[in-house]
Amino acid sequence: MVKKFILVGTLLITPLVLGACMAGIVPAGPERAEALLDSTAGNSVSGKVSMTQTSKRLRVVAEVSGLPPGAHAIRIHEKGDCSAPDASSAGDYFRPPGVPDRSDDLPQLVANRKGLAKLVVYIDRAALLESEMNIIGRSVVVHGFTAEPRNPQASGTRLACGVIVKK
Ligand SMILES: [Cu+2]
Repeated sequence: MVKKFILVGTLLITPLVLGACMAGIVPAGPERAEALLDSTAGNSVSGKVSMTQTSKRLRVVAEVSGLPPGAHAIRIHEKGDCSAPDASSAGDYFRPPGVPDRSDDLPQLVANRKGLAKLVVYIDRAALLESEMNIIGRSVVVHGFTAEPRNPQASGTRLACGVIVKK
């Protein structure tokens, strides 16, 4: 009688214990990050940039609205600070060490007549992993013009900015 009681108790508890163990073991899956783009002063550009780390490259999906139709530069900037009204607080472009020229790390965003743009691209100059390429805590900036001058000091118009946060 006592033995039967213990057996029933064990059967009830086992699924709970197993469930808890499995929750701890389940692999985290691919590293993901996201930047929610907020407009700078004087415009209404907004959007989302989602990033997923694959084994060698970073998949970047950008969906932006409220843009002037046409092509716009979209860049990773070194500081994760979009607090300035013109997003100048995001600082300069992010250039990983050993990358002498910042040549386009992201292709241009091309907005349609409704001001919508979507970009899906794989890049290898940025990562969500612990490395010199890590961009978590940096920012994504969308610009008002098609291509930025190579002068690193050039700021240019910044339409939207979002801090890259881990998901
Ligand atoms: Cu930029």
